[in-house]
Amino acid sequence: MSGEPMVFLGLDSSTQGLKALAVDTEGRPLFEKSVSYDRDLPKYRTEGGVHRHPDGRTVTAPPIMWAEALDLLFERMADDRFPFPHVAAVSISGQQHGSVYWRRGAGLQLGRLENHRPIAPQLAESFAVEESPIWMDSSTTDECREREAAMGGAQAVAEITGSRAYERFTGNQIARIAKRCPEAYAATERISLVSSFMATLLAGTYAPIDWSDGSGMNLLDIRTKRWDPKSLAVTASGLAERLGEPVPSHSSVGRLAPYWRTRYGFSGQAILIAASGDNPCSLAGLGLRQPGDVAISLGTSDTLFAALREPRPSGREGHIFVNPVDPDGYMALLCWKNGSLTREAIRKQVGDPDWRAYAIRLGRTEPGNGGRIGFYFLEPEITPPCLKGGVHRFGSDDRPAIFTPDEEARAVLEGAFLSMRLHAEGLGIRPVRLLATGGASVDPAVLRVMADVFGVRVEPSDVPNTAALGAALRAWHGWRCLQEGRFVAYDDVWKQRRISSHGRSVDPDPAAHARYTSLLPRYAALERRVLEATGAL
Ligand code: XUL
Repeated sequence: MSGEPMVFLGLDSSTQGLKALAVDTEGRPLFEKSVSYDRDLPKYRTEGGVHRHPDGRTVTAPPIMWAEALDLLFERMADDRFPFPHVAAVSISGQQHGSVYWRRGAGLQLGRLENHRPIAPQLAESFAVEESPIWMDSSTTDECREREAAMGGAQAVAEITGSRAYERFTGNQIARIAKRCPEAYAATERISLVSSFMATLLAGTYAPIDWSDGSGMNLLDIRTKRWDPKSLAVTASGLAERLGEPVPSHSSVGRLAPYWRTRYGFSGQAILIAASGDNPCSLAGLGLRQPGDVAISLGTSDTLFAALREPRPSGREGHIFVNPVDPDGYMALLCWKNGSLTREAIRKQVGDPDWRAYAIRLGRTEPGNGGRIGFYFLEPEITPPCLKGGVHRFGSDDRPAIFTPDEEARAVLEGAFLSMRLHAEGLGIRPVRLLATGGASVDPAVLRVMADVFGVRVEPSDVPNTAALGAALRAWHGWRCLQEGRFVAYDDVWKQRRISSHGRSVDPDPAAHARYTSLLPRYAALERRVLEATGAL
């Protein structure tokens, strides 16, 4: 490959489909292609890439479909003359938490894939569980309670694994399968996450789980980076050998199997960097490199990602994962369900036809809204956990109040960012740099409130497909580490990029920031009151 232009390939195995994004050695996206499970593989009859079961809580997807999608994606890339021989390294982003149960003998089968026929039929007998539980599954409440009881409570589970027991976290899913389908569990020789499953297909041998995606299982000790023996023991017997040893996310985990080299022309030199979760890959794709780098994604739900030095896990909310580009660091993830849809509902309710009208309305009230504070749980909220939906408005005297449309418009926005600041601080996150992404991040009025609440400059980031991009950049990062025989700071890779994707940044107004800072203790006390009143506390 020497002298040829090098390409780093990222694959994103998301809930709805599989995407490829390749970058060059200046970090420029060169090529993108995708496959949609619903549209392109209709025989699996998925909706949004998943099967929802009649109990309303079980959500699964067939791993054989994910395997078939990989051949289909590469075929489409070949049709578009994607330069497979120039790929120096590949990595993968996978929807987090989902698990694949390989049947005894599957490891052997992976090692003898025949390249003249597609992969999926060759793996038809390789799964002990044909439908993989995925992150949308919420059927494991009993297993979560059992885990917390056995480990000494939610905070104790969080202290070790970075999160309290969550229904979608893989350890609880494994516990349910081992309990409800003991024959299937007994027949399982290896368990992969969605990310390490895709890497396994590419390697033609079992690929390890990485530390970062492994942190979404309630099984990994996020400090020692080893499976926690007690967490394994409360899950199922014989689990350690089914999981394999977890590895740092920048590790090289081998080369591509002959199957992929022969069918598509990958070079024998191309290396595979450990696959990771989609949120960890997004952290890499957004370029959050230093502790204090924070990104807020304003989408259907709002998420906040942050790079952290010291983990401070909470037994109530949020997740701490090992950082995917810094094995000594951590990342935090917080999620709010009442995001863009809630803001849009309020915009319509106050009678504004669009966001421009809404921005004008915001100009009619002052930052801090005269001390008025609102909680807009139109949907049951995740952060703070509050199952009972509803809107709660308080005046500056802390009494329930009625808001004018102008006050309402400001309260929903300020409430969102005050909540983010409060709960982020609870996990030890204080932004030094703040990136805004997602649909609503293009709106200067929104960025203004964000900058003023947090008191730091907000940079809008218009990078789409952050998970796929992050996988490609991680491939590059892992490749550099391997070339140099040492850990290379991700910052070195990031700085080599020749692209600037940031729009106009917004600086905070010190007076407005001071006002929000003095509102924060009241916001916290009122939030407590709402949670108590709704039975959430
Ligand atoms: C994160 C989570 C989701 C999935 C989506 O904890 O469950 O963001 O990773 O693919």
